[in-house]
Amino acid sequence: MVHREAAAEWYARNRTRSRALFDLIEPEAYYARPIALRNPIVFYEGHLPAFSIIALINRGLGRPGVDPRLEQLFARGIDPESEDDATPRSGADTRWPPRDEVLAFGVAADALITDAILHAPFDESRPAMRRAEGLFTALEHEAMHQETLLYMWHRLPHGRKRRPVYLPYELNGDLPGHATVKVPAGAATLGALRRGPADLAQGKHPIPFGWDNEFEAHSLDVPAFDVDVHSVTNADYLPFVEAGHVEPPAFWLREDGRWFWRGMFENLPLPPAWPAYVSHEDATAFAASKGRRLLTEAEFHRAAYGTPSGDERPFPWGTAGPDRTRGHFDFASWDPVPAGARPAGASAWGIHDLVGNGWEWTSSLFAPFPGFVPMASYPEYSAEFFDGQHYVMKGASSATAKELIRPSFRNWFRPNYPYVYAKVRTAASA
Ligand code: AVJ
Ligand code: FE
Repeated sequence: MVHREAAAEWYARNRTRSRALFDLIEPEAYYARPIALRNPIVFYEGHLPAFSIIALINRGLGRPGVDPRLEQLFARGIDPESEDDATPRSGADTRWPPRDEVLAFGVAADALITDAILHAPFDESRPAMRRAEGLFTALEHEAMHQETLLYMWHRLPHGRKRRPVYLPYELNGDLPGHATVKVPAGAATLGALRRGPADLAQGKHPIPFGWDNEFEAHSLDVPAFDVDVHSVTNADYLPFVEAGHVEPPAFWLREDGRWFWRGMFENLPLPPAWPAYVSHEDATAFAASKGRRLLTEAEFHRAAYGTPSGDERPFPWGTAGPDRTRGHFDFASWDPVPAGARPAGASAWGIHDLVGNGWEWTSSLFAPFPGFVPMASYPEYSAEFFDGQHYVMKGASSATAKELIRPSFRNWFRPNYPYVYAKVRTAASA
């Protein structure tokens, strides 16, 4: 059973945060495209309500939305592979509506959606409404795109953003060192249980909602491996850049021979203890330069959720929910914190920042788990990306909502995508 008031409250909280994020942008930047491959900013302000209408109102409840033309226009934006791809950019030929029209559409959508969440019959015999799927799809989709917005905003020139008065930086962490820890061979559970109340009775814990790519739950035997206790920092990564092995990260810039961090609202002298945010390609190359490699997805699970006793826990630190003392996530700030700055979030093996302060690249290609079925409320969500061209990221960043933090949640991007808040941790087979 869904708690309707709680869902409506989450919807409202999402919408308030999305509006606050759009308020960070100077209005004249509204049609800008901070990442050349992605749609312009205007698309996202329409996409959030349009998607909620499609997933919950149309597919879930079988009801009409508020404006079929705008719902179609804002339904979806796919990233082509590269800027010189033959495929035209998303929305290259689109004439986008004036902002007033997009905002009015959002207001009308919010009224319709809020009323439906509180009062509409939830017909569980509709595939897109089983266990209220379409409702959670809408809610988690908006939360996910709040991270998209923030990493897009990171690319906008500072003059096109409105700088908040208070910027909560943590700059002066000690360098965390290069300790590694050996995780012994053992089993790791990947994915989540999709079944119903019968499993609960058996002491299993099906999650209320998961995206299609999170099912089914399965156990993998993970051989022993050795892994960094801390994320790779800017200080660690700097010699690799200066030796000319890779282009500098998208979050770095060099002025008069000095390195800076391209922060959300200003450039900062490169904070040495912050994790380096890099592409999967560069993360892989960095690890190889140390004679090491990235964690596999299964090794990440073992490192984050496994324990010496063999039990697994829902969070690296145990069973308590994800509050900000455990990790740098849930919009705690605009930029990273020093590696190791949230020791209360360390895993049972003493590994820091597995969930928070930047996603963790894995060496695993994004692929379906055994038993994968595309979800009825959004069948294209994952299936289109099982193409051997996307890698799994695990964990969370400063811009990941706490509602998305669970062991089975999987994120994915192309290996050359340098814009996400994603960090490196090196490992080796033991
Ligand atoms: C799962 C973050 C890769 O942003 O491309 C949002 C999520 N899919 N709308 C993305 C998504 C459709 C997706 N990622
Ligand atoms: Fe989307």
